[in-house]
Amino acid sequence: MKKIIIVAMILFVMISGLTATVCPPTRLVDPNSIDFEYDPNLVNYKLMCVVRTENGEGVVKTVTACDPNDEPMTFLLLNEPEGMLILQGDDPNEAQIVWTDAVKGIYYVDVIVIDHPPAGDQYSKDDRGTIIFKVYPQNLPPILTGCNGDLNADGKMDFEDFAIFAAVWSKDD
Ligand SMILES: [Ca+2]
Ligand SMILES: [Ca+2]
Repeated sequence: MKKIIIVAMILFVMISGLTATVCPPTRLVDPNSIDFEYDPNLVNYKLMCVVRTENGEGVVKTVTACDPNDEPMTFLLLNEPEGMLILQGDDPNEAQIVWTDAVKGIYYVDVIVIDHPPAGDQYSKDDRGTIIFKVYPQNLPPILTGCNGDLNADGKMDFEDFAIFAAVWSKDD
């Protein structure tokens, strides 16, 4: 009889365990990895990620969440700059933060995810995180423009060019 009770208890634990989704652990940003000056006092919640872009660029960032009860979720933003939106598509566990025209500066945007238990069953709960958006001034990349060994521009590559090269490089020592 004892054995039957123990087996029944194990089965009960197994079955009740199956009804909850196991959510992956949250991946957070290491503050030491941030290579620009920011104000930690403006990071209201756990630091989810740092997004770097340039003035005038478009930004799309996916935020993921997981509800252990598999309830539908709503994603919201707080303190977002003008023009930034959060959109939910077919995947109930993610949302896209979209900003079509980033403006130079630093922004501390809070993301809230709220679950929706069946009506009257339980009240809603949420989780919150902060994303730092660092928008640099626009920077145009340098361009390699060619190769040239004719240092004195006389149309020939010869010992005179080598002498110029040697003179320039020996000066530094
Ligand atoms: Ca829930
Ligand atoms: Ca030459």
